[in-house]
Amino acid sequence: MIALPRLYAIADASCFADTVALIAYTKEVIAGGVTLLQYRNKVGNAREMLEQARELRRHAGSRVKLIMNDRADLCLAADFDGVHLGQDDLSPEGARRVIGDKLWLGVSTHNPEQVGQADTTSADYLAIGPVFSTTSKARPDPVIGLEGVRKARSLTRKALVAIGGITRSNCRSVIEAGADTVAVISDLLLEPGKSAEAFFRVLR
Ligand code: 3NM
Repeated sequence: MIALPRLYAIADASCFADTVALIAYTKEVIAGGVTLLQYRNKVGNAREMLEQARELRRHAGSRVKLIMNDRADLCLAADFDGVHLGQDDLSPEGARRVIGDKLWLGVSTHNPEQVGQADTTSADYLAIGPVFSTTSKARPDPVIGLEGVRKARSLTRKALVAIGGITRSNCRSVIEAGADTVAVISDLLLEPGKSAEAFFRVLR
């Protein structure tokens, strides 16, 4: 079983004007203590994604685990540490054929049935959400609340990442409900370094 840090920062390319802004955010969250960062880009083409991802790798340094959303091929091409799959992406076993056994593999789930299914795969961690309402995802699944986190916890022993509407104010309750880690887009954007530090203070 892999050990995840309490905070998993997600850099969504659509939140940044350009690569310079994305890299500035990345440097700030890393200075704030982040060691696990996902690159998410639902709008760029593969070439743009690879360019940004390689810049991220260059600036993040080797201590920071970088996870590629959706794309196992770009994970390898950008020298990332793992890939995160949604329910409509490659299957975990399909992704494993691309990335091998050593890199990290995460899978998004949104209900108990999906948690149970993903638990039988070679995924290293499962994400469950949205815990609270979120504006960062197009067509989010129904909100599962803290009860949904507790339920997911009861169904898997894999590392459990909670996502969706998680802030410095509510993150403690999410960990107390059984999540190992909180994944965050919005509440890191305004003041990335200070926010990251605050998350770690609350979750210590
Ligand atoms: N996945 P914020 S919710 C990317 O439910 C993503 O699987 C979700 O952003 C899921 O921290 C979500 O701004 C958005 O709410 C998370």
